Amino acid sequence: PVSLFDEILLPINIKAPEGFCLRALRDNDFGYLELLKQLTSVGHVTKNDFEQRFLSMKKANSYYVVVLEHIQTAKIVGAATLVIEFKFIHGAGSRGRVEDVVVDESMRGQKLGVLLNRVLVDMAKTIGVYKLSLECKTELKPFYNKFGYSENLHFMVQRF
Ligand code: 16G
Repeated sequence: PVSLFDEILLPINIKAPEGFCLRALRDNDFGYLELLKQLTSVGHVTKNDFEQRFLSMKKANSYYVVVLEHIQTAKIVGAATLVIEFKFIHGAGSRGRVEDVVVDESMRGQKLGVLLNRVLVDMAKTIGVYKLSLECKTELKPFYNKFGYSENLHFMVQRF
């Protein structure tokens, strides 16, 4: 299988708990979609759609989908994505966005979300983004405050 990004970027000092493995999303991780269904609507995505999207992300070289595999069941039980946006501003710098953070219902309360967020903040620092941001529900604000995020802008959205 092909990994989405070079796992050398994963922080060496942040370890997954016993029984779990922290790694990059792979092209055969179709089961990842099952986990994403716990976050929002996934819609109809075939295996082929998944593979094509994976390839586009790999080619773009700015998508870092980190997954947490439960070794015993070989299931992806946690995931979080870091997206890097290239800019002209800030010395032709880059901006990081944290997206699609989700932990399987059966695995909640084990601080796996904390782990994934720490990993992403560390990776964003390694890559060298000038800022890192995310969107979250009001009730999750205190959770994200713990990782250094604070609210200072209005998030505006239109849906289609
Ligand atoms: C949350 C997620 C965002 C995800 C969105 C999906 C985090 C930090 N935020 O805002 O990444 O894409 O939910 O919801 O994980 P939607 O389907 O309503 O856009």
